Amino acid sequence: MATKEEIVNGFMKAIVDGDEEASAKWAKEAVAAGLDAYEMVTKHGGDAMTIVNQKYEKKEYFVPEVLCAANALNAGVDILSPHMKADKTSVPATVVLAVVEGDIHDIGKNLVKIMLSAAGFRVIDMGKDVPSAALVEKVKETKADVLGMSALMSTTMPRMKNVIDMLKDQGIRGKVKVIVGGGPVTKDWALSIGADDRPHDASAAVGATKGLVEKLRAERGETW
Ligand code: B12
Repeated sequence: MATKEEIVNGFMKAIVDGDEEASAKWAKEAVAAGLDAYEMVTKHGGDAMTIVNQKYEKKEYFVPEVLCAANALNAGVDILSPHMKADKTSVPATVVLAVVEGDIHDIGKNLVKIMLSAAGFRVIDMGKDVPSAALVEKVKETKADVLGMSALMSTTMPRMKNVIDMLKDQGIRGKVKVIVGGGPVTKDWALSIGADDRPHDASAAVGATKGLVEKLRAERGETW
């Protein structure tokens, strides 16, 4: 049986090399060895994507190589995600989740979906590159308790403000809590555009969502 170090290094190398088969193989080894599935993806998978990003910035890698790396990470996520555990919520709620318009980076959003679903929330995943109006419509249609938006680019972040402004204009901002996330999104910026929180990762999204749903229920005068 491989050591933890060998598994982690093998997994990271598979991602950096864009090798889906090797990523899946090391993910299976991680499961067999009882390694923490969430840590494998977010810490070690995240570190591997940082290396990929450095290569992209140094022009050693171009978009196709980055895409292969993302696919390799996803191959590992497919195997590891059933083993990710989140504390079950005692406050069931509906969360609408999406990557904002113009942005197709969906790995982080998918991790948030995995963790919120594992915690027992009903997650409506609208995917990536989602127009603001469609998001607002889905919140209304599903009477969502929480709206989660992801953006990985400084150019697409402003869409989050756009959606929040639309919720305000349509008089429903008070009915739904809004969390936002993604690399360039800071807590200060999130609060400045009127979001309720910016949990720093998928695991933190679970606690934040629970807290915000409890707050929403209290505002509505509902007890649990
Ligand atoms: C993988 C990747 C791609 C892949 C995406 C594949 C996919 N299916 O997602 C591909 C190759 C398609 C791609 C394309 C492009 N990319 Co790109 N990409 C990346 C890269 C290397 C990694 C992103 C990633 O997956 N990280 C791993 C995940 C796990 O982390 P995460 O997304 O941050 O998510 C975590 C947290 O942020 C948080 N979170 C995320 N979302 C949410 C949401 C909520 C509600 C919450 C609570 C939390 C949360 O939780 C997650 C888990 O912990 C980044 C570099 C980087 N450092 O981020 C560049 C990067 C984001 N890309 C960039 C660019 C420029 C592009 C392109 C324009 C390149 C081009 N010339 O075509 C295109 C844009 C396409 C588009 N319209 O969106 C730039 C953006 C710069 C900017 N303007 O801000 C970056 C920063 C690279 C760089 N240094 O220049 N990219």
